[in-house]
Amino acid sequence: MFDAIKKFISPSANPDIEKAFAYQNTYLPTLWLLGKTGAGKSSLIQTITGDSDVEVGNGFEPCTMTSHAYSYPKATPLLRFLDTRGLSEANYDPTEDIDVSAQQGHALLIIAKAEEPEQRDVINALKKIKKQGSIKQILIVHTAVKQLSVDEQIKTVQYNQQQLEKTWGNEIPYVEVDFELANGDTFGISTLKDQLTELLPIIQQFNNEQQHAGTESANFQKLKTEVLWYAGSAGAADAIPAVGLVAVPSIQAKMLHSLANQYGITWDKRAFGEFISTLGSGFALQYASKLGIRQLVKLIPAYGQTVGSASAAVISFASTYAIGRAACKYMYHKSKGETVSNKDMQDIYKDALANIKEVAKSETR
Ligand SMILES: Nc1nc2c(ncn2[C@@H]2O[C@H](COP(=O)(O)OP(=O)(O)O)[C@@H](O)[C@H]2O)c(=O)[nH]1
Ligand SMILES: [Mg+2]
Repeated sequence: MFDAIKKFISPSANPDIEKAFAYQNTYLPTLWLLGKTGAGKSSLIQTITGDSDVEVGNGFEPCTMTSHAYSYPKATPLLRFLDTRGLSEANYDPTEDIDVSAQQGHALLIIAKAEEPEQRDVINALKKIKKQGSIKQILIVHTAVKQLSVDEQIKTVQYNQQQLEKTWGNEIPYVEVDFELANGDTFGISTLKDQLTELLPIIQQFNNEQQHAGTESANFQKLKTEVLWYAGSAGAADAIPAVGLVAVPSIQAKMLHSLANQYGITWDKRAFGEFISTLGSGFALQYASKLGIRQLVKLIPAYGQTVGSASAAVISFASTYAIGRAACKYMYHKSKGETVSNKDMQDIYKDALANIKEVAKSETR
């Protein structure tokens, strides 16, 4: 336990952390966007992430022979968009794109502009994807629906929906959106976000327009994706045999350092001790016993690899997130020379745990 505390205060280089970061990056939840050029793929990414500089090619990196990947957020990625550029090639082979997409949480989004009935390339790709068989979650996004009269909208959307379903051999859920109404507004975006959240719960965490209760909360929102990224790394560490036990405390330590740095407060033994004590006298000990439990689970052969490591990953993800959330509150007030009551700290920790449970489960499958 002494060692664990020392690690919290001054994280040292730990090769296991790098393994966890690499694993997390390989298995990022992926939204695979299939659609013709001009269908609205970049507009969708822009809308979901709030990244206004997603232009054609901008921010994308070559991923497979036929696709580009856009990871969001850039520095601490939580989600990957895969944009297939080879779609119009005569012999487009989706195998590689399927492999990249199907690694962890994933969904295939078919983007079809309502006014565009010519969907041959999309249909050919979809046939091959169906035949390959590993993509399970799929959603059709009909775009630019409000650029047409109501009658035309119904007809064109129905036409595209039917030709895609006929190819897939089954009903496919769909949403109708318009990313750019004439008055500068949008249509259908909250429905789109709800549907996407059902496919990949992490998406709900990117709520750009959320109203904030106060400055502290607004400050946390700016750091939230970073905290989630560390939580994801902690969960990933637990998914690699024999890495989690050592790496998780180091990842949490690195997170606390980074947060303290951004709040402009000194992070030393005293600050760390003060922060931990606000979470209750049982917290540090509870942490130690959690480690003990993990160790125990991992020592059970065969069983530990599957059931055991899955639940340890959820615990690591959720507790890292909750520690990060609570630390942000502590650090915000510390930076202003204020103190927070232990009750408020414990409440925010517990709320954060409860709020992130579902995401933790889906992210650590
Ligand atoms: N009005 C309107 N324009 C759209 C919509 N979706 C895309 N566009 C426009 O169509 C063009 C191509 O969109 P883009 O997102 O770059 O398509 P991509 O090639 O699939 O990435 C751009 O000029 C967009 O502004 C939509 O829902 N409504
Ligand atoms: Mg584009």
